[in-house]
Amino acid sequence: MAAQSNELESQLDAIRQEATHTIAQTTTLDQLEQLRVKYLGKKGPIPQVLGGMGKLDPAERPRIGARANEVKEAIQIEIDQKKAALQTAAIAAQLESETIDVTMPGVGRPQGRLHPLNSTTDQVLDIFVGLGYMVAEGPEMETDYYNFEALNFLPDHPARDMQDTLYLPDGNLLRTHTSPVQIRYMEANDPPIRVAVPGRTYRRDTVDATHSAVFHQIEILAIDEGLTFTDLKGTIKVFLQELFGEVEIRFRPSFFPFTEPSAEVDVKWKGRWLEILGCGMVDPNVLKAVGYDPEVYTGFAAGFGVERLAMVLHQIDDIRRLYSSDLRFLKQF
Ligand code: 2NM
Repeated sequence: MAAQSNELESQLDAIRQEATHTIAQTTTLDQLEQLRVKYLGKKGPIPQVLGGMGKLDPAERPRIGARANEVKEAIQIEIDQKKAALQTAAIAAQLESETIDVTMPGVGRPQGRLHPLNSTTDQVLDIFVGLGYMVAEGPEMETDYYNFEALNFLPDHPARDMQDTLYLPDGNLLRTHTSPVQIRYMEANDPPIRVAVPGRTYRRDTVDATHSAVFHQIEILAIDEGLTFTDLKGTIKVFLQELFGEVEIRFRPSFFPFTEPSAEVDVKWKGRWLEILGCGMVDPNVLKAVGYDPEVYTGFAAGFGVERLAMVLHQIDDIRRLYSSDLRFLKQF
């Protein structure tokens, strides 16, 4: 009898030893749960051992029963401890993998910006809109009538020459200035007129540091009863002061087919006189061409190159930089 109870005891010890060993080697919570079911479940080895107690001397039974409970409790404690250790390790691993290194360099989002030609155009248009002007645009392909004839160019004016103007095979041409848009605008609207026209223009020029075959103009036009050269001078002065700040300006007599009298305006910028724009009183022939009575209405107009303005404002030395799409250049603006 005593031998049998010793045998059950050593079976229980063997179970405990095996459990201790396998629990120690477990690396996951799933595995650990499987071990719990295996060693402590109803179909585990301990109930099986206890099943053999029926053959024992009843006096021995409590001792074996107590021993079985000790083994169960010991295994349960080992499982609990292992479980806590695995959970702690899991949290530590998660913290490790999710750590944010705030010293890492950020990933920059490239930011777009306006091209200097567009920002200059915006600046100019903002000033004229502030003075009550509308903004209008029109076609880049034009007829001889709108580009030249309605603007009082004589039939043999040199600007009409194939040397200066880009003609298309169908007899149309690429506008050499934005003035044809103003002719169209006057045809479509009655005075009073206040309009500013930005746009791309074309000339048959050889490209160099200051010339481009494609360039940009802004022209302004005011038509009303009683407008005089004084109104033109005042408007130009306000415009240039808004754009450049307090600057000296001077008017020099000039000539354009579409204005009489005409003038060119210089700005004293960084110690030098720079030619900035042309202007004048709209020629009565232009007013007649659009059906306005020159005895009732007078007007003034002015025009300038956006490239030149941008170059002066931003100290750009070569017009070609404005078309090269070189980000090292463009990022400076
Ligand atoms: C300039 C200079 C002077 C001008 C004239 C007209 C129009 F259509 F009203 F006749 N538009 N723009 C003008 C006048 C343009 O550019 C240097």
